[in-house]
Amino acid sequence: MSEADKLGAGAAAAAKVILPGATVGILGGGQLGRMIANAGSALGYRFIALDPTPDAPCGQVAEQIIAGYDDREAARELADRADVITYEFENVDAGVAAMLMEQSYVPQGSELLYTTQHRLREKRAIEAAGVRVAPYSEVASKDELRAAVAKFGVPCVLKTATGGYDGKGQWVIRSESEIDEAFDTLDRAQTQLVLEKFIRFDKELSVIAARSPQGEIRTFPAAENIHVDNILHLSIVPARVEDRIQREAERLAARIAEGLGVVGLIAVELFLTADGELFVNELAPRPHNSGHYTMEACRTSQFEQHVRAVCGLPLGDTSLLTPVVMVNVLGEHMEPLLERMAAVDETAERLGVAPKVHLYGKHEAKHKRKMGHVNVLAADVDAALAWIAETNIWRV
Ligand code: AIR
Repeated sequence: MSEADKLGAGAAAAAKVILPGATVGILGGGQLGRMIANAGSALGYRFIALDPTPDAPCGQVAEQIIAGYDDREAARELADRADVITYEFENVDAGVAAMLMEQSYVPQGSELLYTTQHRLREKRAIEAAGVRVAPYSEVASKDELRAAVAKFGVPCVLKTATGGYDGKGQWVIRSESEIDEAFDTLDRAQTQLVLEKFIRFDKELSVIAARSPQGEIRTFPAAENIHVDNILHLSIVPARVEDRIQREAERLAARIAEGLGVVGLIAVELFLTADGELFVNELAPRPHNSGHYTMEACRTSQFEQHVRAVCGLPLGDTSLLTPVVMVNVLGEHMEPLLERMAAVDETAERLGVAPKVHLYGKHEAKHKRKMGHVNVLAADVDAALAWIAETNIWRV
């Protein structure tokens, strides 16, 4: 057995502890990087982000290398200046990932990125971990699509294997007459296509799990998520489902973290059907929008937990301290939000809720762009939901 094999033989032997004072390099400098850097700075780490946008959200609270994500020279500079590397979005260029693995310490590895960048690989990995996904079929031609639609019935969902997010790269096929157009449209992405059976879910849930290189696993309480136009609108915690379902969702997320050998965070999105069955929809190997509630509502936030996990520190307690509803602030919500912020929030006082506004420092408030979020802490989630309704900021 070689030295390397011996080291790899026990997870504990391979675990490396990066102590505060060290510099964490982040591929990507958006809001997730910003919140990772803020939480990690409180632990005593330094941060440097690589992002093409000057004065990116993370660049405002950490150092920044301004360059494209596929710029190998810039990635090399990031490797030189950091003691450990992580990423805050999953579409990391494979060549850059490989180069960083070679030149630097990337505890999350490239395998997890490789798996979660591709829907088919991701589904197979989830199934291999013993967790259910919606029935699916790879489709390489219109004939195969026709056969798969006949098998699953309509509606069903055609998705690109790579590159889709926030509802992009998806087509809900509602009648057989849409098959040709759906195939032609998504086939332009020049990636594999996958047809999924449409799960008639009662609720959408998500659980964020963290795993350290030592193999310690912790899960955050399940969030109940409400999307509008395929973009996350609300995360409600505790999720309004039976305790049994909450525990089961956490158990499945822990199983996926273990099965995929995750280091860092894995966000697991699930569908809950009327008969109480859970199916995994998709994974994200990073902090997740549906975990922003943890910033004030849990003993440890997802961002702090991410830093702890990649640096090999003991993971923090994930207990929920208070009910909370997280509401996203998109570009179109900025004006009414800022208007309300000009006066004392009497609605919050009357309802006895404590809204915490977080803004990401993005310079352009584009329609549908994630600009910030509000964590509405309350004695119960109904009071938090009442505040959101009464502010009129999110009238749909
Ligand atoms: N992000 C990455 N994957 C999903 C999300 N939400 C975050 C990351 C990324 C930022 O969104 O933090 O850097 C990009 O936001 P925008 O508005 O510039 O497209």
